[in-house]
Amino acid sequence: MSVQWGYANSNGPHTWVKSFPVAAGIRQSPVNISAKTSIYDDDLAANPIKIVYLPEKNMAVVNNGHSIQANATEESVISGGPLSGTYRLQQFHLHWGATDDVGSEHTINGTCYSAELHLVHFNCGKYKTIAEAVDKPDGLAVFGVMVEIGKEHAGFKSITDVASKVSHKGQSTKLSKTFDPSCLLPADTSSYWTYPGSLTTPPLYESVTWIVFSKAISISREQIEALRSLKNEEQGGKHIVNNYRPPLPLGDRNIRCSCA
Ligand code: SG7
Ligand code: ZN
Repeated sequence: MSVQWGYANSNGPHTWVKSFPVAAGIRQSPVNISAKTSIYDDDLAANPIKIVYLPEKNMAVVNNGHSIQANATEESVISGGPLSGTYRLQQFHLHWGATDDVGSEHTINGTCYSAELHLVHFNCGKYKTIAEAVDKPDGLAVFGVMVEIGKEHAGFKSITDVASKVSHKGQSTKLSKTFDPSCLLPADTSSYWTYPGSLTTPPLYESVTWIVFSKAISISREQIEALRSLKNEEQGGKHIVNNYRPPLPLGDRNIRCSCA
């Protein structure tokens, strides 16, 4: 690609296949999640996802030009559910719309949410680093949390409060308060869908076990506006908005659900 990938007409999701042929692969993400055609799996219900997140001191928050991302350094881990072995939290970031009616990558019964939070974990039992895991079929597990506009999210405020410090690509800051990533999870994590998929940005590796929670979280209008105010270049640039890839065909894959 002559220009860096992005979300504009010239470099957006429909153009990625030119530089990343796997974009047309059979294990791509996101997808539409049809609750009706998902398959209840009592093994998932019997073996709940175990989430052991640790509070982060001085967590780094960066504008990477595509999103706002917070990098974890503690040994926060997840296991159980669809996962074999233990996966360690590496970072979280979000995707959002310019308007409230779009923004999520996964859609649920065809419905878009205003944003989607991704908590990215790598298989630390099998691989030493995320760099080693990122292109392996069992390398990553990503939690997807749907975000709607409503009540202010007290925990997420730590992130939106520093958005103005990372308004341009490449800027980073540190959270002054200890931040526990578990504050971002929906109150109920027992109900989710899972399917084998990919990174939703180039290089689109087919390495992700997706776990999309059925319960959403709410953030306020001011909080989503803080995300929409971020810019995609070092200087000047455009607002980072509509930084989502639309759903791809599910193909032969099944989406399993943990709750009947
Ligand atoms: C965001 O989404 C970044 C990427 C991330 C990518 O653009 O947060 O992270 C880095 C370190 O650049 O890629 C490997 C990875 O986490 C895709 O992540 S996603 O599939 O969860 N959307
Ligand atoms: Zn993402």
